[in-house]
Amino acid sequence: HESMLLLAEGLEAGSLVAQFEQLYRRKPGLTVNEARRQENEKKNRYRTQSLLADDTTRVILTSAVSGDYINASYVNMEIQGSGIINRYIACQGPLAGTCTDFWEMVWEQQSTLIVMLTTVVEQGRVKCHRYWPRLNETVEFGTLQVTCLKEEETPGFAFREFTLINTETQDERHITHMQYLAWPDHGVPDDSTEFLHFVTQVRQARAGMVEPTIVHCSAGIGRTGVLILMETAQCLIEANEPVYPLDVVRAMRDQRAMMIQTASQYRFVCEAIQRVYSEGLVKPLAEYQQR
Ligand code: PTR
Ligand code: PTR
Repeated sequence: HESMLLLAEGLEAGSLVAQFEQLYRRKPGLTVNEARRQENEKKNRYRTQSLLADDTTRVILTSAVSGDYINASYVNMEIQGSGIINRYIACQGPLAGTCTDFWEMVWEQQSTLIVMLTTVVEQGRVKCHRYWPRLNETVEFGTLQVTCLKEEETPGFAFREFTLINTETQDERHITHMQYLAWPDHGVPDDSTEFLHFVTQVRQARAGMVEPTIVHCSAGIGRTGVLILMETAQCLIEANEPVYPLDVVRAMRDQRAMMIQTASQYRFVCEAIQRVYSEGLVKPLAEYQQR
């Protein structure tokens, strides 16, 4: 495909990364007024303006007692030529004080898959609050009761199953939690094989799902952006559509500022895209058909 030649050439010549560095980090004109309200200040893990949820794409909580703000953005990625729109919610890693808001969001948005790309502590610093219960334990978050039914750890990943019960209605849902353990923030995974394996598992878990998949890391921009770009590229390749990674980054940043934080993250994912393409690590679209 011509776009793959451009990708290979751009990687080789360094122009691909240079273009990435010139791209706006926040779409001009997007505002963060709600995120900045004084009562919402403590709900943001990082206070820099670029790490706040934009007013137009932020997820609005409807039943949280603590107000309607959460640092989370809808990110919808259209796969041209296939009729598919992959829906995500990109968000920061919950703080101790925003865990209830987080679970409210999961409930209200009817999400059943949470993808976590950080560990709770990295190099002695807290990156995300452990917002889920330990195996066979139940924790209440407001009116929601979360139980961890299953937990499997490999050196690279952790997979968990939760039930989420709304104690007001007794409705119950099943939530899958997939955590990538070996990915430091601002960095890239050690190995694209493992990363691609994880993305494949995420795709299998998402198959047929119309509700948004929740994706978070610590700030909810760097690693979250890498995962969404990779999945989008895989879908485009499967749909036999061209992949222009910078267009995908722009589409993500139009919905959440800063998506993909560093040039090395961008380079890493472009190389992984190239690999998927050249090694034919692609399954027929129908196997993942999203609807
Ligand atoms: N100011 C913090 C920092 O740069 O360390 C904010 C920050 C933290 C930004 C983590 C991005 C981060 O990465 P990710 O979005 O992948 O969690
Ligand atoms: N840029 C890729 C392509 O052109 O095939 C994929 C892509 C296209 C991703 C469009 C997102 C898109 O959304 P938008 O129409 O908002 O740019």
